[in-house]
Amino acid sequence: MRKHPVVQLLLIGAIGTAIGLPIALAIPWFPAQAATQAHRIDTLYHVLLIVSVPIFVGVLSVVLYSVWKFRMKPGEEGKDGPPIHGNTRLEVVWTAAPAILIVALCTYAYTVLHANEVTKPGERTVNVIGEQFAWYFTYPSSPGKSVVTQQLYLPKGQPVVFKIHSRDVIHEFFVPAFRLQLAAVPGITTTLRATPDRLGVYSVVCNQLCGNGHATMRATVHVLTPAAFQAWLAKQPVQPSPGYSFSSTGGGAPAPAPAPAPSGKAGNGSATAAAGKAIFTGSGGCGACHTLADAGTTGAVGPNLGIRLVPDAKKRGLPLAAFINESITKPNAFIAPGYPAGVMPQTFGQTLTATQIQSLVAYLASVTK
Ligand code: HEC
Ligand SMILES: [Cu+2]
Repeated sequence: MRKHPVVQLLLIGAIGTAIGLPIALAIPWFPAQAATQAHRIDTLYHVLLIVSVPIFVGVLSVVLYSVWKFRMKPGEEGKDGPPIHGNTRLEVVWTAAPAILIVALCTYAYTVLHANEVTKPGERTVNVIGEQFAWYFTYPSSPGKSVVTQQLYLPKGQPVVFKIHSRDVIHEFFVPAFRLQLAAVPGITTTLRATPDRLGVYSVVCNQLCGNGHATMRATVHVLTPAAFQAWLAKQPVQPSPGYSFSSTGGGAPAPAPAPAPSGKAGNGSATAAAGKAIFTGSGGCGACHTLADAGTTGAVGPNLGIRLVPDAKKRGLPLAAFINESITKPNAFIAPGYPAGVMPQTFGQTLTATQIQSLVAYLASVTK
């Protein structure tokens, strides 16, 4: 017995959904979930998949069925289709159903957004500063003083509010494992909230094409146990909080004074090559862009410092140490031949302390002779 075409279509759609939906839900679309916000976002996406797959399969079924069922048969070349006009019931259904669906999904998405952004008691503030082409994270300690790092460290299970700033152009602070991103806009502070809920190391990326070195504008977020986080924080040197305005191109706030050398913390008291090496591979982030055999780094955005510094200092006509100092504090004073200007961050003169810069100079001069 032949079934009515609508019944046939519903059958095909049901079979297609039964095959397509498990496939769509089984595909691992998303990276690890490392914040409570991520769970809500992923559930939202799964609901969207559950709603979208039957619609996609349904529309495709009607199209394919019609192509096959109502195709022109031999002898029908001169004929026209039946003149059908108007079907009020169908029109009401195809207007009302999508409207209800969209309002329902918007309401649900709004509740997810609201839950993700709600203020929580005891939030820890972390300032996020974007500049071409690096991230800085500052943890306010006492008024005017902060711990400043280039990698983000957060305690698991504790809510954090990011205050996001830019020193130059628009950047986008994006932590894929948190499923959160927000623009860093010069002149204003934007606010983003997260509660990390999984230990591990995840990436932080800039998600807004912000210039030549955009692709190198990456950092990591380390989610630690609260105890490990406190131990990490206690070990960091406290510096005057950096300003958020233009610091390299003039016209903005005066550059903060170099930090007084914190006493009693190994490696920070006086400028040493060993401290310079630690800054090069660690908090300074230099190794991400520079190859240096002694430090074991392989960055390829900037020149290989092990072999380029001595000849470039000669070209510039400066003693090696003075050349290295200038290259760090005023990178555009001399552009290494074959490399782009403006990619080396322009603000190390402000974000690094005088001691840190001296340490870097001592270290680089010692490994390139
Ligand atoms: C985002 C990538 C990037 C980072 C991070 C970076 N640099 Fe550079 N650096 C460059 C580029 C590109 C050049 C070449 C252009 C120029 O001379 O400004 C360069 C040039 C230099 C030079 C001059 C080399 C020469 O032969 O002329 C020195 C010295 C230097 N960087 C040291 C450092 C130190 C120290 C750090 C960390 C505090 C650092 N860089 C961080 C990209 C980077
Ligand atoms: Cu950027």
